[in-house]
Formats: sequence, C-alpha cells, structure tokens
Amino acid sequence: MLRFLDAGETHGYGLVGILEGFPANVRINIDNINKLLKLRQKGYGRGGRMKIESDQVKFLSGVRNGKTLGSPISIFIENKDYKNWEEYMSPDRCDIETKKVTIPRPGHADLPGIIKYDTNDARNILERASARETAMRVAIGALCEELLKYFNIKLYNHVVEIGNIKSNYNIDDVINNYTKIENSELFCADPISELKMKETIDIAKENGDSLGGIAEVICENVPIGLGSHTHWDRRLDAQIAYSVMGIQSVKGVEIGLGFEYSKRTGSKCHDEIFFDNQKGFYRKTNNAGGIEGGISNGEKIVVRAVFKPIPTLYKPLKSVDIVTKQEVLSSIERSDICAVPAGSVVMRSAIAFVLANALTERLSSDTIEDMLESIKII
Ligand code: EPS
Repeated sequence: MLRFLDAGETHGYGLVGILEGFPANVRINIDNINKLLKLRQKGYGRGGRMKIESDQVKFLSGVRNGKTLGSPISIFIENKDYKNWEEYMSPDRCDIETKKVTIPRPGHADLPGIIKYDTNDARNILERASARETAMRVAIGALCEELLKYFNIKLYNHVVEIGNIKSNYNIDDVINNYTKIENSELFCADPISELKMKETIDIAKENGDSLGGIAEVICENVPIGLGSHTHWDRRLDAQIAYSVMGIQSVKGVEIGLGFEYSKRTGSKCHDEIFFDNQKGFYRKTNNAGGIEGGISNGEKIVVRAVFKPIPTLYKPLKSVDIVTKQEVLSSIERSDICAVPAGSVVMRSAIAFVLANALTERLSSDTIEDMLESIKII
C-alpha cells in the first residue's frame, strides 16, 4: 500500500511530501519528474506567480544513486516567492504587522475556514487552501508514473472544455498526438477550439472574471484486476473519484460515459463482450471507461473532471468584512484567470497515485523485481 502526506503554505518556505510504501529498486529519472512539474506550471491564463516559480524536486531521502530504497521518499520543492513574503510568513517573528485578509472571497475556503479555525485572518486559511500545494501532488504522481512505466501504463491529460468551448477530439488521436498537445498552450487536442478558448480567457481577463472547464485523463495498458468489487473503498473508480475530487476547484468527476449514462437505455450503454483466441476477451466499445464493478477491465481508463472558475476575481463579488460586518467587495489576491490546463496535470498525477497504489496492492511489491515477477503469474 502507498501512502503520502504533503505540507506547505503557498507563500511559505516550500512544500514537503513523504511517499511511503514505494517499492525498492525503481529507477527514478529526476528530469521526468521536473518535466511534469513544468507542465503543471504552463497554460494560457495563469497569473504572475508562475513567472516567479520554476518548480524542481529535491530528494531528501528514499532515493540513492538514481534508484528507490524502499524507505520513505521525502521531497522538497522551494517556493521562490517566499523571499517576498518572509516577513509575513515567518514562523517565529511576532513583532510585525501581518498582511491580514478580513474579507472572504465567495467560493473560496476563506469564510468556512475562518469560522472553523477561529481566526480573524483569512490568510491563515488561504495559504494552505491554495492550489500551490498541487505542485507536490504532481511530484508524487510523477514518481508513481516512474513505477507505472515498468508496466507500460501511460497517462495522457488534456483539456476538453473551457468556458463552454468544447474540444473536438477522439481518444486515439489524443494518444497519437500527445507530444503536440503537451506543447500546446492549453493542452487541447483541437487547435481550432484552443484558439477560441484563448479568446474566451482573454475576454474573462478583460472583464476581471475567471473561467473553469473540463479536463480528461486517459490511462493506457492498465492490467485487468486493479481495484475490487468486494468493498466500497476498494473500488478503483471510487478511489479515482476520491483522489480527483481532492484537487482544488474540482466539483464533479465522471468515468467513461459518466453523466451521459442518464440519457441512454442499458442496451446503448454496456460494452458487449467478445472472445478471440489471440486477444482473449475483448470489447468493441469502451463506454465503461475501463472499469466495471470497481475493477479495471483492461480497456483504457477514461476520467473527466469539472473545475469551477477560480474564486479570486479582479472584479470582485460582494462579501462582508469579518471584523466590521460591513458589506464590502471581496478581497483581491493575485491569481490565475484559468487553471484548467494545470488542473489536468494534477488530475493525471492524482490518478497515477491511485493506479500505482492499486498495483502495489495487487502484486507482491517490496521491490520492483517482485512486482514484475508476480505480474507474470496473475
Ligand atoms: C492560487 C493563487 C495564485 C496561483 C497559485 C494558486 O498564487 P499567488 O496568490 O501567489 O499569485 O498562482 O498557484 C500556484 C502558486 C501554483 O504553483 O500553482 C490560489 O489561491 O489557489
């Protein structure tokens, strides 16, 4: 079983993560991890912060001479912006006026956080609620992808909708053209829609507004038998939904046909079963999105998530000052206009963790050699 914990405030010294239960002897290519971190920082519509940061991992433990040891892997990612915030974020200085935020933003963790944690400074809440934390989740997910590569399991993230502009795509094209998608500005498989999405982002920016959208992750070569129908929390689809819903701004997750199921009869939904001596059991369709009864069925796993528009608006909504109780406009923090492309990378990482965890549960997994040996006999 894999476990991870992460910590860190957005303008604090940095982010730390610990991944426990990871098998020994897995080759780790640090460039691959940093590449995914860089991908997360990209995306048309991001704010000024991304010009300050250039995320890179530092291993503090668990990796030696390019291979994992089986011991907890600990990672550090620096917040370069900390130098601009040192005075306000200092863990020990108590003699300075802090940059208090007393006006909560609708849609943000600010207000429920202030009440729950009994503070009159929303900064104590927003610092951790910030999606900055997802840099560590991507680092953890990228490590998991290093493990998944041994099994030829590949993950592809792309953006399928921003502000009501939909990408026209099919899944095979996404896989075949992935390098192009990775290098595009919105990770969109359809260049015409991408142009329209950029225009929509520009309009939102001019209006002091923000935009959400839908991202999709496709997982290829996932073996049959990850997850289980035997208990609710062992279902692979449940684990994926939990992990993806844990990403800031995600408001819905669907697998395969997802919400489209409500519009069709059963005969137009379920993937008929065929058998071939060479291929074994196979399907001609994949409406289930690679999971039936909570178990991977060998088809591609297809997951989509909807991200709500970012709550920080340059043309703010109405709020109430928590100290004076006066109606005011909500506070403005520097922010992104649209972070769906970045969200797609985080989503990919969240799913990579779930798949790597499910593999370690399915196989004997003290070492990568154990895993490769035991997959032969299942
Ligand atoms: C975020 C606000 C912005 C984003 C940040 C998430 O940060 P800042 O307030 O420093 O401008 O850039 O995202 C990141 C720092 C990141 O690495 O993704 C928020 O409030 O969630």
